[in-house]
Amino acid sequence: MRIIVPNQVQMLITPGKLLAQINSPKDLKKLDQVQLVQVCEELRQFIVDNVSVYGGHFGASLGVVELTVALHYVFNTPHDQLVWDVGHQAYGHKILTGRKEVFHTNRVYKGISGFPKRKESEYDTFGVGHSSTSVSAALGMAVASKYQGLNEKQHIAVIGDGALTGGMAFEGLNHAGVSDTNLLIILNDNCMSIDPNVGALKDYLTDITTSRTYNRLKDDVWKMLGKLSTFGKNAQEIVSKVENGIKSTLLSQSNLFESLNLRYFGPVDGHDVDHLVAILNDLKAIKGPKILHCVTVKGKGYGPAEKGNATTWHAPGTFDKITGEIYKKVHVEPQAPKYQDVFGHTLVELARQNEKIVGITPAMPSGSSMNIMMKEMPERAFDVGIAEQHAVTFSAGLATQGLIPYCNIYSSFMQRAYDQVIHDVCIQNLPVNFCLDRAGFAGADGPTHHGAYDIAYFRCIPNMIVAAPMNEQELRNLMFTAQLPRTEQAFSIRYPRGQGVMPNWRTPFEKIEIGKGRMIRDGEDVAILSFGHIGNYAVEACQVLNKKGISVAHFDLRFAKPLDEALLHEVFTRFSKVITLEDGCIVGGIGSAVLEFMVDNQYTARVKRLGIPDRIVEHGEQLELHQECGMDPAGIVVAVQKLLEVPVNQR
Ligand SMILES: Cc1ncc(C[n+]2csc(CCOP(=O)(O)OP(=O)(O)O)c2C)c(N)n1
Repeated sequence: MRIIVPNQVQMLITPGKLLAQINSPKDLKKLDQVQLVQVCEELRQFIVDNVSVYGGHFGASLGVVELTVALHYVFNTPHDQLVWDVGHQAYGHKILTGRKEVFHTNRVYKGISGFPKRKESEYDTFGVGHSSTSVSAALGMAVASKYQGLNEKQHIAVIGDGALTGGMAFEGLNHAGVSDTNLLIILNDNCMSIDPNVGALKDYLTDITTSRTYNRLKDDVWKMLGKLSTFGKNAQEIVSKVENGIKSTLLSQSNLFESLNLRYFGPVDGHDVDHLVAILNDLKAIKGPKILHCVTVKGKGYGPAEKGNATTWHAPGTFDKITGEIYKKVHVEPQAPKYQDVFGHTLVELARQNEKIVGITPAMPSGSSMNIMMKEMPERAFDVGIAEQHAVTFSAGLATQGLIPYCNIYSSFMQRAYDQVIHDVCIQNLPVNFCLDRAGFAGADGPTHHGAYDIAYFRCIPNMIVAAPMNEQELRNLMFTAQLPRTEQAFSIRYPRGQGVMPNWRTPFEKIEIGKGRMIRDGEDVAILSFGHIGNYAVEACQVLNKKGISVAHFDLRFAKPLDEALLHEVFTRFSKVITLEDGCIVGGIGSAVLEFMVDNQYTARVKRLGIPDRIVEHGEQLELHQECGMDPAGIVVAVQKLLEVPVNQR
């Protein structure tokens, strides 16, 4: 892949002496094992230097520095396949596999991706961003190798304890246990998801990490495994003897993974690089699916992250690496809040008035601001782990009993729970409220996180209301409306990442009539129909066009389903030129809905649909991506001018 380094970004950071010589794992392998401790130190420093200046994910990559170095030292990557789950912890992997020189472009528009990506490097064996896929992907690779007779090829999935709470990970484990493949699953257990990890599995992992009986038994196993190298070819036999010796005892009966037919090793200290190299070398000789449980610390080696709040240091933004002070923008003017915070506070306000309201988040308490309700009303707000499917069906169950669930899921993660929305909520016509955060371009996280598809994928489902607020007041009013007595229909409210537009946002609640849009400004030459927050770009564009003598009418549709048919009749009666605008995929989105209305009602008009085009849009600032897709204010101005066939000024 050709990486264009943006002009304004300079390479200011120099790697340490050993790291400077490492351009691929081949270089790493040339070093003596005793030098690996220093490599780890330099790699850690390089990550700290870069993230403190350019931002990005942080704590997770620091926590797997030793694992990363040991894996690339021991295994023959990229022939051996290394799959990172989620991928936010793979900075060390990227730096060791040829991307050190461009690492400062991480997550920058046209720079390298913040996640492993197949087209970026042959070392990135599988594209990630969403959680809990690594076991299935690595198992697929392992089964393919077995089928092709590549019996020596190794396949390694690195999965966090958070990602292990996702159902898909268990679907993979269930299959892996009977696969007889060269699959090594490394469980990177730091007791944290983005927020503290939750659920019974977390307690189980802590139990097996701390249980004395269990660990005495495990030590015996390791003593025997320690003899492996001496036995050479007979290693296999020794292992099965060890295994047979313990099969009937505590290990197989009390160990979840053993009971799934996966050989379980550990727990081991994930920060002892020497020990990790020795263990990984041993495990290489052991055929079949196996799991190594590594205990690590998120933020390891950087004091403020290690000792401070791990959630804050998951992705802290830029910071002073000496003092650990996280930089915050200082504003003179009062600022509009983030939509997520308007959601969080409004939910608590509504819940105080309506005791039936409950909140559900799949592992995103901080990201969605559900943590505000979790703190104030712990018995009424639930973090269910990285389990979107469960979150939706759990909400459906709550609704059957008369409660009013607000299930908050990022738009892109909701893709995981599509069947549950249809099968468990909409077919049964249950009144579940969905709040879809990060709808539209997610920004630096890129295509795995863009909330591109929800308008299209929700508006085709019967018994589903699809709404989007243009500002904070509308979000509050939609949330208020969604809790008014109703015995059927799911109600979805989508809003973007980042700030709204109203510094004074605590407005009194008002009911919004379902399926009713509103006129923002009247005009004569062309009508813009916008959906959601992106309508604010249209407001700017209208002002510019007005100065150019072009009179634009602007309508905020508010609902993609049901559509405001009266409003659309008025628009198509009065206007022959119409622009639709949405921060979602053009295919099947609100523009498509408007076209369907037009055709179904025998109107004719020239319609230009603005939105996310039918291709994968990479990462960058939200505005950069909107510009790329011609849906920023300047792009809207151009679209209007083209539609009116007036000369288009340079942007
Ligand atoms: C399907 C899905 N839901 C939610 C997320 C958001 N998310 C990113 S990282 C993360 C926590 C992962 O925890 P863990 O696997 O333990 O890794 P750690 O950060 O602790 O190293 C979550 C919830 C996601 N990436 N994918």
